[in-house]
Amino acid sequence: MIRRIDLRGLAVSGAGLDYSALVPRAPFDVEAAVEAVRPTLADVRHRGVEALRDYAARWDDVQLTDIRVPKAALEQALRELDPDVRAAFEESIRRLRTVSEAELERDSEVRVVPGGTVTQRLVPFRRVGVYIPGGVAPLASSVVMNVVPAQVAGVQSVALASSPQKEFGGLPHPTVLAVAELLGVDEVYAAGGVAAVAMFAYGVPAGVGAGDSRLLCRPVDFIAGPGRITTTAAKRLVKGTVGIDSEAGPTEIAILADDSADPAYVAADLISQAEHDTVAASVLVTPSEDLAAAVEGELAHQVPAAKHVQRITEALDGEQSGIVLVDDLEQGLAVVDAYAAEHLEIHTENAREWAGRVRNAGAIFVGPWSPVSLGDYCAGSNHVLPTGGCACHSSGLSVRSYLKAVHVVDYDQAALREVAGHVTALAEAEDLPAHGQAVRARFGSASDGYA
Ligand code: HSO
Ligand code: ZN
Repeated sequence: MIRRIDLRGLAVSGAGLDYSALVPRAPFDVEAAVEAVRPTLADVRHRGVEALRDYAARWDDVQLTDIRVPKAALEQALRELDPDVRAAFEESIRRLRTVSEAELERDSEVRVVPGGTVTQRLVPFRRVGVYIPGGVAPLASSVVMNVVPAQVAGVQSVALASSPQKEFGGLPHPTVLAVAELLGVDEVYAAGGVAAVAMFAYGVPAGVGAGDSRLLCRPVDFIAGPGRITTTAAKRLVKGTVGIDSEAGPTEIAILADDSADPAYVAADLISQAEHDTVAASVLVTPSEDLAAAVEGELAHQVPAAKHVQRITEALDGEQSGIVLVDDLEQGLAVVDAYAAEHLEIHTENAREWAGRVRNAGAIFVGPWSPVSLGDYCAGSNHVLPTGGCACHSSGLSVRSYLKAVHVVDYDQAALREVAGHVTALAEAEDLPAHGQAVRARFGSASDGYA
């Protein structure tokens, strides 16, 4: 049974109250996994293809000859994809592309002074590696969410990896392959989590006898994509060598609701994210006892009818889930802000207004007709979102994630002369006179002097 957390009355004495500590999260200790994965990264770095084959045998029980998935296998997977599923992926791609294109920022040039400009040039990463976890139900929708913004940002080279599946002759899951083909990504590898991260970070030579210059996989500039805690630990270790998107933890849904909410919808949405993982978090925040009771009733009714009842029950009963009772929506807002959920649904009167006042959430879903499941697949938004409270400082994946900004400084002689005195003053103040001299050298003669 989902537990209740009663915060009513606390707001009165609540100056400086840390609500985030009162809505606990499941432990997710990436640091503990770091030492466990370090040798695997080093092994792939040094033994390359041989190591990738060994891990496929050890982790996935498959004997691989090709780590790179042949183009014919991608084409076949797309041919065999259920037409309804294909149409759904196409719609999902179309909507995310529309939103991503609209979000693509342009270069901006600022004329700081006459003759002096600073331009912010946005440059896409050259090459990106996306990892998609394998398994029985791989999240092929995550291929869309990771690849589409990269393509819209202008990344020229996108490589994909997903773990080899015994059931599919050592290839990654066919739906993952089909979506890759649909998106025009034809560099796909059969490599699991930690091994895939190492392959992307360091690159992998084609193999013994192939010659030093031939690479099976070239190193990337940036690694994106979800994964288990070991994959996340591997990403943490290679960060710096490459860029990474984020450290994804277990999924979370928080719902802020009042009496106007439909308890059947609220329960269904809490269940939908609990379906991901036994440590997924489902949190309802409400000032309404009646709604709390009605949602408990709905859960009792809906959970047993769900396919993954075991997993859902464990997630809902876990210490990371709960129904939080608050005095009013104001306190509820403070609670959801402090919790900073990956997904936040608002089921209240004037939901839009309440949503506008939320500061911290990975994504906000407004009103009864915008469930998280819509965002997971087909809203046009991205489902790669900050978890574990990181929504306080991080954003979901978007075109911006795949761009870096370069300042281009362009001053003419007069503009430099005008500010030269300030530059040298600051250089003297920091006891870095050569900095000042670099400017003075340009205006050495009396005619070029400056004030
Ligand atoms: N809710 C997950 C994404 C997902 N759901 C993929 C279904 N498939 C994390 O945002
Ligand atoms: Zn989901």
